Amino acid sequence: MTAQQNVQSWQPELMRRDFPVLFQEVHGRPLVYLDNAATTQKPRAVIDAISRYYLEDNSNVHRGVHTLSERATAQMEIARDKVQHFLNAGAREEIIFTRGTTDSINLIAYGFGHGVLKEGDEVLITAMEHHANIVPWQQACEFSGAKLQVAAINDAGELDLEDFKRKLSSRTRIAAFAHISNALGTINPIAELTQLAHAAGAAVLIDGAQAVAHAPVDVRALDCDFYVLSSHKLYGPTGVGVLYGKRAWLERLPVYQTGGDMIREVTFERSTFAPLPHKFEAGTPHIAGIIGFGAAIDYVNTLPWPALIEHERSLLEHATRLAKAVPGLKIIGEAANKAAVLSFTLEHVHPHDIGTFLDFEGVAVRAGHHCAMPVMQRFDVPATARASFAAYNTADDVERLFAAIESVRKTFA
Ligand code: 7TS
Repeated sequence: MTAQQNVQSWQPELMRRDFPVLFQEVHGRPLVYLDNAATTQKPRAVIDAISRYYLEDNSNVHRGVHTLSERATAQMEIARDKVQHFLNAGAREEIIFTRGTTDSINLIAYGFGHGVLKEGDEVLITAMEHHANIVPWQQACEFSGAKLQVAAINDAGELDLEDFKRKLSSRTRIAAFAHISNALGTINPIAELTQLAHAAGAAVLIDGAQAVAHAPVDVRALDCDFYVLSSHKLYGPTGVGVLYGKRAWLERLPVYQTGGDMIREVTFERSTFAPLPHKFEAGTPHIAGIIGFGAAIDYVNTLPWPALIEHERSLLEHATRLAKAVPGLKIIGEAANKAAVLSFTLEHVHPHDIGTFLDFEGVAVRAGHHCAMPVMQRFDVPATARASFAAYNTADDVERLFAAIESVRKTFA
């Protein structure tokens, strides 16, 4: 593994070597991958861990007494320990493997809808949430008769703290908000929001999908009740995610999916359920994915956070400076505390055309509503083009992006 670097000088070129997919041409140009908020690329160590599992250990978990099954089970449970340490959770039973952030939030919202929320209760989210942190709560409110409250955002795309406070009350059962917004890049003051919500007697769910690859997370220091994430945004495989929940909450919430693996005993009259974490892990899990995710955490643990954060900050600064010099370019999301995400529109060019034309130049960005339609409505745009950076991106990538934007502008002039 080459990513081990010293803290003073982050060299993205060294990290890039671990990511074979980055070394290819797209439309005859060297690929510049700037769609990391959608999914990050995978280092060879992750790809190798997955293929090693299939080549040597493939077996189902938690059931076989044979050697392969024992090996598969051990590796999966080691991955759980890695996640526990990565998030600094208090116990491995508080780490539930899911299919991803969306699945994790659905599990919690279903539990609240069916076991916690009552008529007159409220759920507080923010106006910058991804659909995954909106729709499950709408469903929970519809089922339970609770009301969904939405804290506003300002023109910079920052949370309106006063509105958040106003909408918190003794009726709020849970406040659910993004650590980092995928559409705007806004970094929320999650520790402060957690304290405010707790002071009002509400539980706290933090959607960490966009955060875990860009900042260290300590769920015990935060004291949040739930923290959710997706492996694939943290250099790991798709189809795997995590729900961290405080044990008392996970004990209290009703079961979500039921069937194999999550039971203690089944008769036709009634069934009893397995203890945590298996209570919430029905059916055969994505074993290879979980093992690959464990390898991704090992990989990330070799990265020096301070240098990485500083590097991503400098990429954002560089990109923002160049963006401000482009006539007709409007940045959507200018929070003072912002992750390396540049959402923008260009006069006279639909964001989808920007995306397509950048692709012709070998530059991969996402164009669309980013599963955050209310954010698009708030800024009165149909969609944006979004460049999102990871630690392996370089200043050269930023310059390639803006050279390509310049050629889009000329084409549409
Ligand atoms: N929450 C946030 C803040 C996200 O950015 C995403 C995915 C999700 C939840 C859902 O994660 P999933 O892994 O369950 O799909 N965001 C994006 C994006 O910005 N572009 O593609 C996926």
